[in-house]
Amino acid sequence: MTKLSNYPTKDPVLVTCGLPYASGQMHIGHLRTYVPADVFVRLLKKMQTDVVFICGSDTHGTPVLTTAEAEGLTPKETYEKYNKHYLETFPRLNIDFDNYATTDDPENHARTIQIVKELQKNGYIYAKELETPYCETCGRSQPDRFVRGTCPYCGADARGDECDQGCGRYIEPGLIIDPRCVVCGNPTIPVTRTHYFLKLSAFEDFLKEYLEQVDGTKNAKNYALGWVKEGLKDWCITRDLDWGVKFPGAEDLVLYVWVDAPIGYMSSTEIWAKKIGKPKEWEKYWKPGKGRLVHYIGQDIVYHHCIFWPSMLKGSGYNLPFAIVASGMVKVEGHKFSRSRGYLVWILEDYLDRGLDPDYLRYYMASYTSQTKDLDFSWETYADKVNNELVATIGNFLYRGIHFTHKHFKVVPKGTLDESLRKEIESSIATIISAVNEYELKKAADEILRLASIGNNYFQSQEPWRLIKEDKAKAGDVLFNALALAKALAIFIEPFMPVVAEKVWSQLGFEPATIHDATLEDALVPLEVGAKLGKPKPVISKIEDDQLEDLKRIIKDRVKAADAKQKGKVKIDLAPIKETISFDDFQKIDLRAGKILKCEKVEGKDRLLKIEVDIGTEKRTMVTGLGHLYKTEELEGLTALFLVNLEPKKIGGIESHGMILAIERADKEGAWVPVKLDKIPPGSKAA
Ligand code: B3M
Ligand code: ZN
Repeated sequence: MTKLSNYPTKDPVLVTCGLPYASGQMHIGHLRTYVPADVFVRLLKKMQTDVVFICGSDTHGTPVLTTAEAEGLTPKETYEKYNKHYLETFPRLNIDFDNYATTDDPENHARTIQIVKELQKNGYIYAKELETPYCETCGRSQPDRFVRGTCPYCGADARGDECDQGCGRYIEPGLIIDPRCVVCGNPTIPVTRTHYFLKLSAFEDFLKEYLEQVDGTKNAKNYALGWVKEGLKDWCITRDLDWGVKFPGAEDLVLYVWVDAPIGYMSSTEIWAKKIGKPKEWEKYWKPGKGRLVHYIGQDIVYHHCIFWPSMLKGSGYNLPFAIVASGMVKVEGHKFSRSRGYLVWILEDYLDRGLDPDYLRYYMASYTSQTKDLDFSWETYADKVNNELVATIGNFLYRGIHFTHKHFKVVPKGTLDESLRKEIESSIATIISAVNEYELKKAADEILRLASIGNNYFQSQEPWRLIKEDKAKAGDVLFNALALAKALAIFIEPFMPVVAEKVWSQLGFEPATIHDATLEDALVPLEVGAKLGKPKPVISKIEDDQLEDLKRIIKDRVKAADAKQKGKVKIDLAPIKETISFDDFQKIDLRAGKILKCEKVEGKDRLLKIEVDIGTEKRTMVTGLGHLYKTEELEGLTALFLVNLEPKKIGGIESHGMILAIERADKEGAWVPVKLDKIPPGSKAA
């Protein structure tokens, strides 16, 4: 059975993206949802659907508090700093929200309190005593990210409220095992106080029914249904903190950040409605009715969006999400995204501030893989996609067609649209619409590449460069068709690469900004004969080899630095420095280079090796304890430094006369190994 198409629709659509915590710089992980959501919104516009795009900064909770402490700022200063960063960076990526608010805006405090009071009134909130972590050293309650401990479900090391290293589950306050304070490192003690709970268990039947029909990606729906079937625990919605939205009724508590954060979607819509001068317009989406809410999120926050959020909305009488689109996570150069290990890409430092084109990155993020799969970002793939897909396939066709026509005609030549090409454009439109309905943008991007290849083949097979000499009218007809395809492509690439599309649009003779309003249907209308063309120029440029090498180095260096930092952290137990010796005593020491001629194991002693050493003046037998680090053949031939006037001593039953010195630390065993003095002749005295 074919699924009924949800888009285009006459109903108003509101698209949101997970609100970034205003506690750090934007990195490539963020783009996994913001870019596809922006592309989706632009595609809906091209399908003439009424759509608004809403986001904002998440300003409460322990992520902002821990950053504030680390940076020596107040929580407000912290979120203002990073909110500004987000506000400035999104437009640079051509991510175009209708409104970007913060969850600390008065509208969000007010809406959160209204919803919580409604839930209280409807009997969904109750008080219960709970034991939560308190740090005696820091003298305060340490909820959520202020502690780490052991996940009660899978045993991994975890954050207080989320198993970030293991199973990914949400962890209720009081459940983390062996919590320790992240500020001072000490174990916390449990303290008992009254907290407030949302009766999630009362929503189980509702959620089962709701989730069965919710639109979006399968991962979101299926995970959530699985959790509901396992049975839901009630949800503690208050925290012992003084940063956040005050809990109505117990003002010494604030609401857990996951209460007021999604409500930020609603209050940001209210702020947008005021901004456009229609203060009631937000109700069109949020009051029960025809409005369709589509949430783009990362798959790590499915629980919050498919369990907590619909229950809160249902319990307070608001509209429910129409679709939840959950993306896979981002990997960097094949490794799990990790700040501490250096596998990350910063949007400003590594990308935009290097002058790299935001549209190429958008294209990568939206087209590389299925929305629900993990996306691997690597510079090699980036260059490959830019050079082969964007430059050689799309850019090449656009430039050849427009350049050749401009050179010979200056205007759109006379012609009629070839029936088979029209069919191809129609089929591209159909595929793009089905991609939107499946929330699978890769499918749309692949279709665009297919159409560009058809363009290249058409141009190549029609040989307009030959026709122009033999039959100019025929050449004109071919170019008319090439331009019709170029126009369709410009429209189709706009959602992915809005600025590249503007450039193509202007070369086709249009006002650049009008590309954003062109619809998918417009792609079937060829250019007007006689219309003047703009100046042709390649719209996409290649990533050169040396540039690619520089880009690859960013991550390599970062990983190396992270490694070195990790190693620096390894604690070595240092023995105290021994009693001072006189210079005279020091001068008694005779250090010389020596070459190991022979090496063999001492029977029955794992760590002992018997070596025969040429110390220049004579050959010596010595015994070393390096057997666990070296194979005998590895030491044979090695020149190293020896203490040669040490009194002979029996080691492992063999008389050892002298000692090999070691000053390089061997990784694994933490032991010292001899420094190689490859080019030094035996007997040379140490300086
Ligand atoms: N601030 C970010 C995250 O957990 C979190 C999202 C809130 S969405 C309402 O990915
Ligand atoms: Zn502490």
